[in-house]
This record gives sequence, structure tokens and C-alpha cells, in this order.
Amino acid sequence: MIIKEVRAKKIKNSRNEDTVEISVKSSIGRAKASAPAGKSKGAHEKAYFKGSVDSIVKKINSSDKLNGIKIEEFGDLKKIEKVFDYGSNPRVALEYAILKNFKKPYKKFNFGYRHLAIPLGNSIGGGLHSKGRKKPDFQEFLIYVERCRSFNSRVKINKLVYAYLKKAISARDEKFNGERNDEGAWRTNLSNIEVLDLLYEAVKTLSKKTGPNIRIGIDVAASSFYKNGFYCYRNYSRNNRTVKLNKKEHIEFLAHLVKKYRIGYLEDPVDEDHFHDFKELKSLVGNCLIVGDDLTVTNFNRVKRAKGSINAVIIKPNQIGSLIEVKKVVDFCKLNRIKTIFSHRSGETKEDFLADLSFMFGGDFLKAGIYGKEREAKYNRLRKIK
Ligand code: 2PG
Ligand code: MG
Repeated sequence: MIIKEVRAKKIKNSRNEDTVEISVKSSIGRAKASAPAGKSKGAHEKAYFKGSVDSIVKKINSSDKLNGIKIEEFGDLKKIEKVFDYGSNPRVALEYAILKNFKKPYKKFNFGYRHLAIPLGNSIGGGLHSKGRKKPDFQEFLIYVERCRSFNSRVKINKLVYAYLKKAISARDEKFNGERNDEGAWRTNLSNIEVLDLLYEAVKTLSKKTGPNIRIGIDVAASSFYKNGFYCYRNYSRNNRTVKLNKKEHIEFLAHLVKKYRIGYLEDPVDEDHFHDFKELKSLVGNCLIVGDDLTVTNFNRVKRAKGSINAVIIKPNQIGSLIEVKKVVDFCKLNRIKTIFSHRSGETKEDFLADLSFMFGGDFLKAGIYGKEREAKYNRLRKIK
């Protein structure tokens, strides 16, 4: 295909922040795509926008530098690198829109994969994604279904747990009024331990009913409460709200939680620059996935450095702003048996291309929430792919 015209428009994401939508007209069709934004951003992420969204939209609309570029293979995306430098968000939106010009991009640009990723959903939220002072310190209490062949059943079971939790939280948190956070997860005043107790009970009860095993994951997003050598909890447990743990105590606490609640997934369990502490925790928790997000920021050099410290990695294209870089990271992970989790951002749009990417690159998980149009769009797309 040959690019004929590129246009940009300012739109809002689910958090009402400005972002861009890019449309690409080509010799074979036309398609548009948009980019999300994070709130608990890794310190090493690339800048989303180089300048204001308005000024970038203006610049893109008055330029014809991309016109005439020929894209036939995935590697051709390299051609836009030098002529389109407005930050990672316009760039990924452009790359998505280019690939979406092709009829079945997930097939045309597939790297040999046929499986659907496991949906990983955020059920209860705290940390930077939830408003108010009293909330769990851990950012996301996630759920996923183990050993289940059907993608649809997995999505359904995640929703079932989510609905069940609404009642379970109401029974224990008298201030809970059905409020959701940035990602559509339940927002509660309960402490980390109270949430885990409640979640553990819920997945045990529902696993018996549904058959397949439901597992708990946590995105600790530890950098958000790490200060001057200590992990400063503000809602640790019901009777012991403010607790300050040093690195060793924090790692031991997490290892204890993994055992007690059969946790299968721990994302950013320690601060984003502490590669060695990731490694130490990994050596203590056996099969549990130790996942890099803020640690690795979809950056090849950081992922390479993290080899040995983690066994799974979050893939967020707008952390790095290039699908060629995403491929480099994924290739490295496949070679080194590191699982990949294609992930949404807390401020999302209805863009569903993340699902195509998870299929093209053989992602192990698709982390896209449970509730809300922006989140469901990704799962609906993956259903269509199959
Ligand atoms: C995360 C994400 C998505 P944000 O930390 O994994 O859940 O949050 O997009 O705010 O970085
Ligand atoms: Mg994270």
C-alpha cells in the first residue's frame, strides 16, 4: 500500500484527557486509530507528546511528508521513523492506522501464532488509579482463569467474579456505594489484606461453581509508595493501617502473600529501578509470575537487563512509541521464556488494535480490565479474530 494522506484530530480518553486520533488514507483503503495514556507512568517511559496536542495536530495536518511512503511488510514501519517525531502517542496511533489499512492485519503481519491471549482483568483498585485517601495501596487486584480452553468462558468468569465482588465488598465496607475507579475496577476503603481475604474467598467459592481455576494477581505498582528506602503503606491491614517496611521486609511480606492467597501474578512488586530486588523475590516465589512494567517500560535495553529478575513482561506500545521496538522486545522474551502481557492504559480510548497485536505477537495475556466500553472493545475484537 502507498500512503496518500495522514490526518490528526484531538479526542478525549476515558479520563477526559486530550489524546490524538490519526487517520491514514492509502492506495488500498482508509483507517483510523488512537492512543491511550497512563497515570502510574514508569519514570523511564518515552514522552507521549512532544508539545501540546493542539500544536501536534496542527503540524501533522499541514504536513505531507508521509505521502508516497510504501508499506508492504512489517519492517517498512521503519520508514516513518525519521519523518514523524511528535512523541510516542501520535506515533503508535499512526502505526496502528497504517496496519489497519490492511484487511486482516492480525493475519498479514502474524509472526506464526494462532492462540488467543488469556484475559487478565482488574477487579478491585487502589493506588494512583483510585480517588480519595483511604484505599488499598496496591494498585490493581487482578483475576484470570487458569486451564480453560475457551476465551469466551474466561471473559465470562472474570465478569462473574467482578459482579460477585460488588456484593462481597458491600458486606464489609459500609462506605462502599458501587463506585468504580479509573479502570472500571471497584473502588473501596478496605485495606490490602481485607481485599485479599475477600478476593480469596470469592475465587474459591466461584472456582468450585465454574470448574476452571480462578487465580489472583496483583499490580503492586510499588514505585508509587516507595520513599527514601521504605515502602510506606497507608492501608496495610484493618488494625494496622500505616506501616513502613524496609526492602527486605517488603519482599518477605509479598512472598508470604503469594503463598497464603495462591497469587499467580505479581506486577511491579518493588521499585522500578531495583532489578536485584525483583530477582530476590522471584527466587522466593516459585511459579508465580514476576512481571516488569515500570521496570521494563517496553524498552529492549531494560528488558535485557531484567532477564533473570523477571519471568513476564508488560507490553504497552506507547511506553516506547514504536512497533518495531515492541517486536524486538517480544522476540527477546520468546527466546528467553519470558511471558508477554499486552496491556491497556488506565486512560483508554475505544481503540481495539491491542487485541490484534496480542494475536500477531503471540501474547500470553491480554490485560484490558473487566468493565467499560474502552476495555470490552479489546476483548470483542479478539473474539472476532478467532
Ligand atoms: C499499569 C497500568 C494499566 P497506567 O500500571 O499497569 O493498568 O496503569 O496506565 O496508569 O500506567
Ligand atoms: Mg502496571
